Amino acid sequence: TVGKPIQCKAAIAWEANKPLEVTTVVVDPPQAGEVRIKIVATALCHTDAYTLDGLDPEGLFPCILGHEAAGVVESVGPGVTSVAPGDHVIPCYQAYCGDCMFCKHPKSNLCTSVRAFTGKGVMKADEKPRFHTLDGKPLYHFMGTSTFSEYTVVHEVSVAKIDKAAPLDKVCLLGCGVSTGWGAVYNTAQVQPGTSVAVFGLGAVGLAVIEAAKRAGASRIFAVDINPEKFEAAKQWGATDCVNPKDYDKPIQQVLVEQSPSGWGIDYTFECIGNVEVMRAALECAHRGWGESVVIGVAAAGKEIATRPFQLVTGRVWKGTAFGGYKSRVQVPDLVELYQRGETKLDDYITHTLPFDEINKAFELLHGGQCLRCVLTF
Ligand code: NAD
Ligand code: AHE
Ligand code: ZN
Repeated sequence: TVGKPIQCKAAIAWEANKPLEVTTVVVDPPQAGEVRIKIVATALCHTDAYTLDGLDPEGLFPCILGHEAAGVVESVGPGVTSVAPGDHVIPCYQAYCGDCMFCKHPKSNLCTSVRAFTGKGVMKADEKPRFHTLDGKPLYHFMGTSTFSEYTVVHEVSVAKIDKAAPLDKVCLLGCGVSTGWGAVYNTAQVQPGTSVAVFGLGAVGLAVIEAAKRAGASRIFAVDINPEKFEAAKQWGATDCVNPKDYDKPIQQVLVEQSPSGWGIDYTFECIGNVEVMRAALECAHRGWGESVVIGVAAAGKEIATRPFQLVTGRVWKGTAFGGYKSRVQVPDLVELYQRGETKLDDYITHTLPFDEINKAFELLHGGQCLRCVLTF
């Protein structure tokens, strides 16, 4: 049986730098290899704001943004076997097919099965979007997830099935920022006990890095932000030292090398802002001989990183991570279980909750500096 289009509430991003329009859209039924999900809760990540601000080279308008969410499968298209209607799921912008060269490689989570299509805002089956306005104007998908809609259609390879007992309005955060911070520590850097860590940018991603670094047994955790209001949370999460670059009249990399336990730099550093100057500082304060610096932040179109090659010649390693290196469909259910065992601070990242209709207020909160994550419910 072929499903019917659904009319539901969604937030349309008509163009960059304009508020979203909360209105009724049409969501077509899932085609072969696709899943239609009823979104129960969606958070906002800085990357949604980045794309809405017109900074994403892949940004397409009009579109439906959103990529940090949880919901319930409404229907599935032909050939879908891994989920069924009623299953609780987290949409994963980082897909996992299990079959491609990248899924099969132990060192990568950059599945290629649908990436070319999600980058173009369409579905693989017919290279068209499943969203349109009531008068038939197509609306692009975003990151293969488009969770700012009561119903969305995603590729089967982008759906992680999770335990039904998990609260969707909490575990939605595992769809992006918190998982990314944890994975950057456990998978990308593989932080070792007794080492030093520096975290630049103390939003949800940076705090998740701190949480994981503490769990990994780091003995010193430097938390760096230009907003000193962020330091209280950083200490609660496990930072041992808080540093505001504005308090110094020398480069922050020099400050951190001087404060580092050995005097030669910090074992692992993480950039959680998306600022290429800070990426340089994070690399340059990494330990001489073996320090590793992980780029997590997403920089605006046209921005490039630079450093003296000597920094690498003398043993520093520059890395990056997407979704913390987690193989999404396989590992997101495990992260949900970790939360259910009470072993994480996941709840503490939710500083605000709002009804979906107030999504534009949530974007203002995100820009404000007080908000880690705002969860919207339908
Ligand atoms: P956020 O805006 O909540 O946090 C950024 C923090 O950086 C803020 O506390 C801000 O005060 C601080 N900051 C800004 N400029 C600074 C500077 N010059 N020096 C020190 N601190 C500074 O963002 P977030 O949601 O935590 O996301 C962080 C970044 O990670 C964003 O760029 C986001 O797009 C990116 N991200 C990447 C991935 C990935 O898979 N690679 C996943 C999620 C998010
Ligand atoms: N589309 C942008 C880059 C955006 C980007 O790097 N996104 C991260 C996830 S941010 C989540 O909040 C990512 O995983 N990138 C890998 C990928 O395949 O998209 C650009 O520069 O074109
Ligand atoms: Zn995100």
